[in-house]
Amino acid sequence: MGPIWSSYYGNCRSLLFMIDASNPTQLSASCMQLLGLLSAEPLAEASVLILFNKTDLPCYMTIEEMKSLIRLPDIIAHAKQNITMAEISAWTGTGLAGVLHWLQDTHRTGR
Ligand SMILES: Nc1nc2c(ncn2[C@@H]2O[C@H](COP(=O)(O)OP(=O)(O)O)[C@@H](O)[C@H]2O)c(=O)[nH]1
Ligand SMILES: [Mg+2]
Repeated sequence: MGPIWSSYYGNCRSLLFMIDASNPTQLSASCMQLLGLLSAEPLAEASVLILFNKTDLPCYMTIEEMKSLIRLPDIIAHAKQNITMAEISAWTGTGLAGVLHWLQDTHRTGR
């Protein structure tokens, strides 16, 4: 789907970027896509929520290790956008209330 994402950049105020935390082999591709999104001019004002999904599944790497591997703290520090991270499971529902709160807060403040 990546190639058509830019069709949706206009009027995009919040961006939820989901990473599959159960499959670290996809991490480098995810990282490149994230960098592309963060550097896209129409998304410069968007609020960004990076979700690590599928935290209910076993994985040979911790989320902290994955963040470190793609240097996510550096990416966040250098991005124009306001970026938040969350760990969720769409399967069990863990963390989803936090996602809804983030959406409410993001839109309430008019960001
Ligand atoms: N265990 C688990 N499965 C999930 C979760 N979120 C989505 N899935 C399952 O993952 C499958 C979709 O694959 P996914 O890798 O998310 O999508 P794709 O990479 O876009 O093809 C579906 O069977 C979903 O039910 C989750 O949090 N935990
Ligand atoms: Mg997948």
